[in-house]
Amino acid sequence: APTISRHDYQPYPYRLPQVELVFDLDDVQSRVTSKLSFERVGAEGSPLVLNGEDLALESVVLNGRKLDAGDYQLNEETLTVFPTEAAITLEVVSLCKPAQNSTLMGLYVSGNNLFTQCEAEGFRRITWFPDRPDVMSRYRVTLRGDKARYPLLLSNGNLLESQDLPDGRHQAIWEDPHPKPSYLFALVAGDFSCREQAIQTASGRDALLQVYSDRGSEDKTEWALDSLARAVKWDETRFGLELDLDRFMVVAARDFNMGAMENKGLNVFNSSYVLADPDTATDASYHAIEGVIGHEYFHNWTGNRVTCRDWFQLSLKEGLTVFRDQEFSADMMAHGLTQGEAASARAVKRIDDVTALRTAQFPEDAGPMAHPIRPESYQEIGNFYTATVYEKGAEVIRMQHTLLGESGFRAGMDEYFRRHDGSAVTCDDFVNAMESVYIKQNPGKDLKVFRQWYSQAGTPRVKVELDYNAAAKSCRITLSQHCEPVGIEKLREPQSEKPPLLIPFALGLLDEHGNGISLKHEGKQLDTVVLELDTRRQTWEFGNIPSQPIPSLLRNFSAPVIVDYAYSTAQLALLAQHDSDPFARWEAGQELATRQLLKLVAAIQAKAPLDVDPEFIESWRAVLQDQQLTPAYRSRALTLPGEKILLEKTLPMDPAAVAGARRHLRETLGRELAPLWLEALHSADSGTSAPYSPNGLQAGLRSLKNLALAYLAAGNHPQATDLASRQYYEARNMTDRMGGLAALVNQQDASAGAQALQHFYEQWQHNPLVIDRWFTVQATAPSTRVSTVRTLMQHPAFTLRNPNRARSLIFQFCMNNLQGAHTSEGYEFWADQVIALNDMNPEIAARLARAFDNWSRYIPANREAIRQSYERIQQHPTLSRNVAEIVTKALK
Ligand code: B3K
Ligand code: ZN
Repeated sequence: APTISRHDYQPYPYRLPQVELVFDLDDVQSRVTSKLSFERVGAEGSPLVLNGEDLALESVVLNGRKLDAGDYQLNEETLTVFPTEAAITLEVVSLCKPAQNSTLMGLYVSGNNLFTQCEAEGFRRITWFPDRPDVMSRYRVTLRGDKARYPLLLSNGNLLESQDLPDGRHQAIWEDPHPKPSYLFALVAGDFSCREQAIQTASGRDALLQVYSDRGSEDKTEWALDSLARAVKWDETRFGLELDLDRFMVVAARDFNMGAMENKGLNVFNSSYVLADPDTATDASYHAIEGVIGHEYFHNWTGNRVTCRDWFQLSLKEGLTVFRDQEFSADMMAHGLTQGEAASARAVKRIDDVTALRTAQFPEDAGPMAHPIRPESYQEIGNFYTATVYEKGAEVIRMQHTLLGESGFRAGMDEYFRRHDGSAVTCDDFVNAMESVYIKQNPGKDLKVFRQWYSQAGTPRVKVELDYNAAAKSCRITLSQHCEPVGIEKLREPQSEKPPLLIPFALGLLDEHGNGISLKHEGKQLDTVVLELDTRRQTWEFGNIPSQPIPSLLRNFSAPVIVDYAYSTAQLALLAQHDSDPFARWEAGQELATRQLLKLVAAIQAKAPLDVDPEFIESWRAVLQDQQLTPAYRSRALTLPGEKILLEKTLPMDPAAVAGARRHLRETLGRELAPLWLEALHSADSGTSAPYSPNGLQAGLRSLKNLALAYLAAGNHPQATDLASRQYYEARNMTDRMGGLAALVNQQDASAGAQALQHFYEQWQHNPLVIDRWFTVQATAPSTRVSTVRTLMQHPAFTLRNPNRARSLIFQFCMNNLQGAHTSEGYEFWADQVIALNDMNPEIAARLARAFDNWSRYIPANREAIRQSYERIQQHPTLSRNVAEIVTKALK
């Protein structure tokens, strides 16, 4: 497949102000009639090239003249006509086959309903079109279909009229007043129930919010609708951005490739991010729904009103919108709390986001798919909806927020919309708007060095040196940065050092009792200073430091970097108990645990006895007993770093040793602190007797309770099975029930786990989202092997065609079961599934293909087995462009 490069961008030679589409909908074959009014802006004689995929062409009419096959060029990917006039109308009639479309891109069937998914390049599977984000048009859409089968016909914008037609058919005409690129087009046809809420926007306009879902699921859409109403309000208050439509619709689909899609006024969602009630959804699902509802709604401004010029700019909308949804969730979590509690709630959100970044993005940034948040090239854009573009992209926005401050950032956003509302722009345009504010705040400075974050891949390392001068009572802090070559950079010769980045580095100093030391920086006395490191090595000096200080580094994770500093264990323990920055405090505990775990990994590899330092157990005990900390925060502080985060810190990577080390430490902590875990379990249990709410306090208590139960099970506590059984069978919400089930499945007494699984299936077999949980808990159980997964694939409830189901079993096993998947049998199984998915749904297959793309850093035995599996995939005769790109890069 050809490689597309960012530098090759060419504007489209035509404008397309108006689009009219008529759909004759049918699941076997739908007919699309499109009438496009073009205006040439490029050179005279420019051919008009339209994209199309998997379409049958019925007719082409150019300026009223029907074209013969000789008048246009048609190939697998494009339809080209050769107009001579500057103003053109082109009418194209084409056919597509929704029921046969297993890719879930374009127009497809889910259940009995029809849905579309167009981002990034799915619109070309619906009709021939300039399918690129910088062509923005007004759409008028007529939908026709069988009224009994498709009682609801939805598209973007406002409903102009609907009427019955002969033969039991009906039609609806929609008009979207806002110009948009084709990737934001959507239609939905089918039978749904609807929950709605009338709202008034800040300026007093009336609007209707609607959530559509399968009939029978209307009792599960309250939280989604409520989250949507809160998102609308939040964007008004925090960013001054109002809803610009009379109605805003969200529709839940059972079959969906990703989380959700921000189509203008008609968001389509994976049902897993819509449906929730206490009996079927966990606290984590409630929070994910709130976050994704917010995310898609916020795209209405950051993505839709201002969109991307080309797909290399994807992070323009995604990084920014992830940052906005993270802030929304943090504000919702902190709402109504005291200042101290609010700070802790925000820290919990930050911890969860950073954990996600380190679990998914850090490995990506160190592997063969490493790319800057604004990639330089791609073969298949569908492969670049990555943790880097999204999560690291959000960190890059967050750093601008840190550099400008809340009001400066808001001023930059206002300026961005003032300059670019209604257009398709680049990441540079965004930074320019922010820089216009930064320059005013910091005369003589600019964001030139900062922009490097958009061009550079890899996670930078910042080395910290602290030099205390007791006589002068001064302290020098030296920061130096370095970023290793990653991905394709490693193949280039010669390797020169990458240019430095501007890294906002938040720092505090503690005295030997753990009290904060006030620091004088740029004329202010502060507890936390933000150092702007923008060269390879810089030194700052602070005066009035009474004694040798302990540094608290990268507070609140002020930049997506790895910090190197030679802490002593005692210093880390002090930070873990006293740091006033809750993020850095958590981090100190994680570093202690990491050191302990890496020692155990080494012991396992050396076949030496596995010893756990008593001081480490004491540090965990201290957190467990600290009633000043909120339950949610305590549950994070008591969770050991995940296996994937640990693997990144070992070379060569030894999955079995890492899993073994973590298991051993969990077992030890479970056993040594058993009375305290029991106490935590009981007190958290009595704290959650109120009617269910996903709020931070209740969710925190449940999270601590489930963690305590998991530790007791890991430590083989004699009461663990009974406690888990009781919690499972008596649960009044899904969070407790899953906590009980997971503890039963993961403990030693196999029969109690098997019984509960049986019971669970019988209870929930009619709810697909709950059955996904049933598959996942088995896929991730440490005792699960390939044979178990193959058996589960034979279960009548399993299908590879539904992405949620495939993810719940196959992806969960391959990606989140270190012990089961990292065997030669596991790698073979994985390759089989990549190949099976490749022919069905390339986008999903490519995601799975990435599971072991960092294979070259594994220990030799694993390395060889994975490479062979990649080679087998590569030899598959009908490899999709999506999977081919991943496999080629993995094998380079
Ligand atoms: N913009 C969509 C993602 C589309 C992915 C297409 N392969 C969802 C989101 O980020 O909000
Ligand atoms: Zn998004």
